[in-house]
Amino acid sequence: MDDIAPPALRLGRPGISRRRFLAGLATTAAAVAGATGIALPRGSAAAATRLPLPELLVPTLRDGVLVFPLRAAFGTHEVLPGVTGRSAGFNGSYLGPTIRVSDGQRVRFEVANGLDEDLAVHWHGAHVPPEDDGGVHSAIAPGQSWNPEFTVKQQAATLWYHPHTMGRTARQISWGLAGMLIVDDAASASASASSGLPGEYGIDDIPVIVQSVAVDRRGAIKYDSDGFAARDVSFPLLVNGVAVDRDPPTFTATRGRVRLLNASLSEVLAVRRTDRRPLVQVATESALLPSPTEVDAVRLPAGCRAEVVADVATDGITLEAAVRTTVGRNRDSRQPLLRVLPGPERAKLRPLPSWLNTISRYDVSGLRPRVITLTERGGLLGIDGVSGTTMSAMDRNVIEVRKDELELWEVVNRSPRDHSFHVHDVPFQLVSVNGVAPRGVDLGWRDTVEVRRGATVRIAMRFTDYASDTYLYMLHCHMAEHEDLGMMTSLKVRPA
Ligand SMILES: [Cu+2]
Repeated sequence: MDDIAPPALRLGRPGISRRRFLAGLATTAAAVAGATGIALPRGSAAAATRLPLPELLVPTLRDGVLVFPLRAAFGTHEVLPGVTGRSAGFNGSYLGPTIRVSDGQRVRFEVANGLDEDLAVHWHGAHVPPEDDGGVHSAIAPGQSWNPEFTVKQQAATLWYHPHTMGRTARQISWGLAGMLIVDDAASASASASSGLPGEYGIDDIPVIVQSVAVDRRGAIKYDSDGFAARDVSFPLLVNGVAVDRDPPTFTATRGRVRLLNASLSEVLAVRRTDRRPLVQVATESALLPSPTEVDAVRLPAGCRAEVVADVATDGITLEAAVRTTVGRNRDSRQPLLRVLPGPERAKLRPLPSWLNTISRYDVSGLRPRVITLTERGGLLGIDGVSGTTMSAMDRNVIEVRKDELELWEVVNRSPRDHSFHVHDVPFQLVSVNGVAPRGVDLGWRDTVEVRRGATVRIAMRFTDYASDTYLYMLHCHMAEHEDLGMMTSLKVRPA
């Protein structure tokens, strides 16, 4: 595998990459730091900065279609405080703008590839026709564009977009190519308007993109085992692109809806409050939960999302993440993520609605499961023994389902390491993990599930609306290094 060009080394230019971020409300010290671009010393009491927020991408309306332009290009980014290295982003130098759409809207994403290599961009969690899905089959050549257009047809959820390029997904995500994609629907809008579920982007609805990255002292981002094992590599946790130290970034909202996205390559995050009080989770990856549900921690394998609502008392609350590393990084750690500070309007808080969503459970009794095996032979990762590192290899193990038929899948991990299993197009329900039925938030809709070493996980889903004998979806491990090493294959939804 070829390497990226040496990083553009630039020391002592902090703040350059933050210019395109909107500022959240700030503490006084942070406001001063933000206004002047002063780099405060690491770990100092005054180092807490306001949480930078990705801009909301404003679409143009063309013939009834909302058009969202996205251009991927290289740039430079301050990955560590005071250390700037080569990066890539959508419409900027690191990460991408937040895209917000509503159920029923006709949308077009105009994706331009300004990189010097192929790029595929996938709408993770989006229910779209296969030709618009952006898997490895939809590579965009350098200098070219790809303009998928579809009607949003799904429940309110926190999704994301990221590269899905054959063999290059890990490195392209690690450079910074990732962004949040928020879907609203009538139910979520009504819950926000009438019953206190926050929904104002950047005001009380807070995107929190978390990435455990590997970076050397020159600012070069690493994306494979060789890179992780190189000298002088540190593993900072980035929140919306900014490395957190002992003092996490702050956000002010008396009630905040925190949209957590683990955009790490392969790390598993467990997010909790530092005071060990429960978090109130309102959504899993693909939809709102039936009702607000208290959890001790939110466990997020790579690629997963969750929404929590924090009502903030006088002192504010701090979220931290336990980071569990895999893929050649034995650097488990516990790090602060975000501090939410109370705003002035505490008296106005209404109780959260007790009803958020209705989830009808699939009845899978009598269905014989389709067995999908995560395999590892002679160092080759694969699905059912086929390592999907080329299009022709993936063609040898196409999983074929029929539109509208209820599917029960049994995902068996026969490799000696943990994985996370992701299916494109439609959300699924967890049926069992090692024979045990799910409870609580595990009853929610999702598109990615952890499959630990030796585990057997059953999931159920129905591929509705879209079918094609020509265009394919995908299924794969969402540890990005693992999918690049072949743990992925194609999924064909045949017409009913
Ligand atoms: Cu994996």
